Amino acid sequence: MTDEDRWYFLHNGFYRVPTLLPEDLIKRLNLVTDEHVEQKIEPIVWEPSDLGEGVVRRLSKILERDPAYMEAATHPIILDALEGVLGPNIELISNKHNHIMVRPGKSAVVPWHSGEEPWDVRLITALIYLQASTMENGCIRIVPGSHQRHFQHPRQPTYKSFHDSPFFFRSVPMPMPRGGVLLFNDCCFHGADVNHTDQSRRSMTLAYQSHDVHDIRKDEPEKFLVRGERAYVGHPFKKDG
Ligand SMILES: O=C(O)CCC(=O)C(=O)O
Repeated sequence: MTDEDRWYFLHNGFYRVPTLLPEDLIKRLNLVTDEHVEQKIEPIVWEPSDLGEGVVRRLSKILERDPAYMEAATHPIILDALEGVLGPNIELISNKHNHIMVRPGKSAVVPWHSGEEPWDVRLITALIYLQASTMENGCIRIVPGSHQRHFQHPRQPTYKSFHDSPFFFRSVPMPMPRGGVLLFNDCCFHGADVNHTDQSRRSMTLAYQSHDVHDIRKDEPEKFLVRGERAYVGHPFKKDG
């Protein structure tokens, strides 16, 4: 990340990584995802039943499903970009996101939401695209700068309609290529449109944060250190200062 990229990310709240992940990895991710969707391997979030019974919307807990998912989550293309905003010590959080949005053909909207409150500015979401995301198949839309709001706002506003809402008019669509990676501050409001096609639109969703140097517990089973170290730089009380 250049200084200008960092400024862009901090100001707008999102960043498209310019380099694509290797096609060989994307193929393997799609193959294992095919298998888990076909065999309906839980845990799963289902599409609303008006799409038919048993249509997979989301596969949860992907990091435990197959090593290919962890390979993608720790790929240097992603970690190098994250290092630009998170610094050298990076943790992957397994109790947040850790899923694949399968978004089958005709999949319903992802309603507007912000993943974190604006005071928790450390958490970065990475979307890794296993298939191209377009206006037609309901690409994600982000409200630029909304991570910097200086007022309270419900994280999951109950607008009657995805389109007829203030966030729709303030948002920008984020079409992404297959193999592309989109990073965004999880405090940004975002949502995704209906998938108007007959094909799925898959993307992995992962959460990263900087290892907090003052964290007391260094080994937490739900955090994977994926780059750097968990240094301890606390200030223990010393009589002599
Ligand atoms: O791209 C999408 O369909 C929605 C992404 C999202 O908000 C999520 O995966 O939590």
